[in-house]
Amino acid sequence: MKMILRWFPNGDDTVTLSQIRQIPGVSGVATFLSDIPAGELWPMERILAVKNEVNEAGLEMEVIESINVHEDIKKGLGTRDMYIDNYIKTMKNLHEAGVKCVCYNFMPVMDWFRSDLYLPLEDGSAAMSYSHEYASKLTLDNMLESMMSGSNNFSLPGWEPERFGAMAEDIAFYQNVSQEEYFKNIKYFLDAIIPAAEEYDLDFGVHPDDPPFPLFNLPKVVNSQESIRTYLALHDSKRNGLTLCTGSLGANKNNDVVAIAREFSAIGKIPFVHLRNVKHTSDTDFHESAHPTACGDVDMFGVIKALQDNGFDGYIRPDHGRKIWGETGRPGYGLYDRALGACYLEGLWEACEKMR
Ligand code: DNO
Repeated sequence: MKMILRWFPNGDDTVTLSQIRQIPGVSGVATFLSDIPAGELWPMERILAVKNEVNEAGLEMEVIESINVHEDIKKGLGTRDMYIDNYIKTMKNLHEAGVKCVCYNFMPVMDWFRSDLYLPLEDGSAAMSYSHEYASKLTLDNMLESMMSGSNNFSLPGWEPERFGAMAEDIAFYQNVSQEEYFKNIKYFLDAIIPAAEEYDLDFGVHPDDPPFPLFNLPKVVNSQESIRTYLALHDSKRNGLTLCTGSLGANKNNDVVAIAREFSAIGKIPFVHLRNVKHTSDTDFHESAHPTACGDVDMFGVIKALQDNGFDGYIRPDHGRKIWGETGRPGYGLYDRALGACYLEGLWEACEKMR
């Protein structure tokens, strides 16, 4: 197992590589070229520049999160082959730069969403939260306004401004796309990129829908144990895997996250794990919490134990932290709470290992 932290390059992070290097047990970062629009090729020199910066700080860059998938691929348009071609060329460059694992998602139109990016908790910290009733009543404009005003002027991964102009049109487009048709578009993409992933030794892990509930009547992709099975069966290969995100899947009370960890790690299909806890406040609502099991509804010990029982040797990162100790930074991606999370998760890992 390698413990890593997410880090945003090009001066777009309040957390520095040297701070990350000082968190015990953290050996690398998951990062990406956030300024390159989805669908464009990542030039080798840009990839190497980030890699060198990371390596000079004494850390590894073996995980990319994410190479975003162009909307034309998701929509199944004729132009998709051109974007898939760029995607594969980017994969080749990443392989040559020593990357081993890629996290991506296939959510239509938008990546994750929260109704509040800084919900005050009773201990004085602040965390991201989600209310389905609030989300269901939003117009697209309100949603953009809500995310951007809450972002504290930090860029939000998955909410790149380049996407905003086409969002209304895209949402309208998907109203006529059935779940089955959408899965055909996913299969087309996987049939093209997974053989390349095999050639370039890249483990692909699809990120689950976050939250796992429908918004704007858009197709859902990966939000339950059953839908993970369906997704992985679309192209059967050990490179076609899951980014197990305990917070995304765990937001739905019906998901047994430990069972999910167990089933898919047993068949070697989890290359990358995002460990985050959530506290349910209703059947659909939740707020994020500190990582320990006692702070939320995800059994962190159970997840780590399941991974370890199945010989997991991939990457783990503590996912979203709360804002604590007066820190200001990108929602979910400050230093302090994620560092506490990393240490706690390493402690669980060590305890499970020694008990074996
Ligand atoms: C949010 C992240 C997501 C994730 C992508 C992966 O904080 O979990 O933006 O990186 O969905 O493609």
